[in-house]
Formats: sequence, C-alpha cells, structure tokens
Amino acid sequence: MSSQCRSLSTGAAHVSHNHSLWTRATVAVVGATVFTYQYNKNNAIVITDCEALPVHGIPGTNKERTFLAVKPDGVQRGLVGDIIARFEKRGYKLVGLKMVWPTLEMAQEHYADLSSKGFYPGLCKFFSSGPIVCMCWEGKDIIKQGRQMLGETQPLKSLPGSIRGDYSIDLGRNICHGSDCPEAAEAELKMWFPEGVNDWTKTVDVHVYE
Ligand code: DAT
Ligand code: MG
Repeated sequence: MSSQCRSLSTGAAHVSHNHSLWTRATVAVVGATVFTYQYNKNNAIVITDCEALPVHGIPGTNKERTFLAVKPDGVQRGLVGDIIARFEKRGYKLVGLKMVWPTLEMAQEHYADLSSKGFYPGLCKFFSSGPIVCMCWEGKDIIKQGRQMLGETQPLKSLPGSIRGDYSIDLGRNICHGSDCPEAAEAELKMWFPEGVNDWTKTVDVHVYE
C-alpha cells in the first residue's frame, strides 16, 4: 500500500455520510492512484483497495518514468552526484535509487536485445564488473529527454552539455544508460526495481509544470 493510500485512509476516516452499512463501494482517483472505498457502520470511509501506479508510471503524462543507470565506469569516476544533480535541477523527480553490483546473468538480461552483436560479451562483462547506480526518474517526456541528456551512444558524436559529451570518449566507456522507448522503460524498471519505487508528491511541481 502506498503512503498516499495510507494517508487518505487515515485522513478520510472521520468523513461522515449517510449510507447504508457496508453496501456502497465507490472508486476515487487521487492523482493517478485508484482507491476503492466503503462506508462502515459508523458512516466512516474505509479504504478497501489501493491500486498504486505501475513501476513504469504512465507514458505520455507527467508521470512517465524511465530507467537510468550510472554504469561501472561512471561510478568509478565519481560522477553519480553530478548525473543525479542534472536531472534534479531540470525538475525531474527521482522515485527510485539504489546501488547494485550486477551479475553477468543480469547484464546479459539487461542487454538481451544486443545479444547478436559481436561486442555483447565484452559489454556484459564490463557492465557486471562493478556496482552500478540504478535510478527511476519521473516527469513529462522523461524517456526522450533522458536520452538527450545522456547524449549519443557514441561519445565522440555527443554534444558538449550532455553527460557523454562532457565526460566520455570511448564507446565502451560511455558512463550511463537510459531506456530508449516506453516498452524498454517498462521492461527495465520491472527488472531493476521488482520491489517497486516511491509514489511521492513533489511539492515544487507547481513551479515546474504550468
Ligand atoms: P545506448 O547505451 O545509447 O542505448 P545501445 O543500446 O545501442 O546504446 O548499446 C548499449 C551499449 O553497448 C552502449 O552504451 C555502448 C555499447 N555499444 C554499442 N554499440 C557498440 C559497438 N558498435 N561497439 C562496442 N560497444 C558498443
Ligand atoms: Mg540502449
């Protein structure tokens, strides 16, 4: 149950209505969270079900989400804070964050779509050579904007101002990963955040979105 659900459940407990006992099930939508509630014998609202956002959010809305990772080279070079700061300062919302040392099998699963490429074994070996920092970021157009902020796959083609354009030179040491489409974001977020993320409300969003 999300904290939003818990707080509505608590906050609404004193609301009183004249309904028959336990007979009415009603659905409310608060933000993107769907609640089903009933009135108990004291005419208090009781939340009976709370459907939180899926881990991949809602593509095409302000609750779109993507999977970004600082790869082993970015962690070794001390770029975690800088990369997080870029997304924070732009106004995006961090909803998931953790350090993971991927096994070779996890790397192979993550890059499964590239398994036919000659560089796949080396890519997976490097990706599992040390800890990575896994992030789930949320906001309008975050999948495409995240890719732009990362830069081109080939660092030498990445513009200054992008993460890869500022900090990398060689293709196999390009610092960061970002989902490239909604389908990839869903699969990658389900893989790296099976425990889910945090559906928190960012109060400054009124100064980020009009
Ligand atoms: P991206 O990371 O921009 O999504 P990708 O998914 O095509 O790029 O490839 C994954 C990673 O594999 C990429 O960040 C670096 C490496 N890679 C891609 N193409 C490569 C190539 N031709 N030779 C060596 N490594 C490559
Ligand atoms: Mg890719």
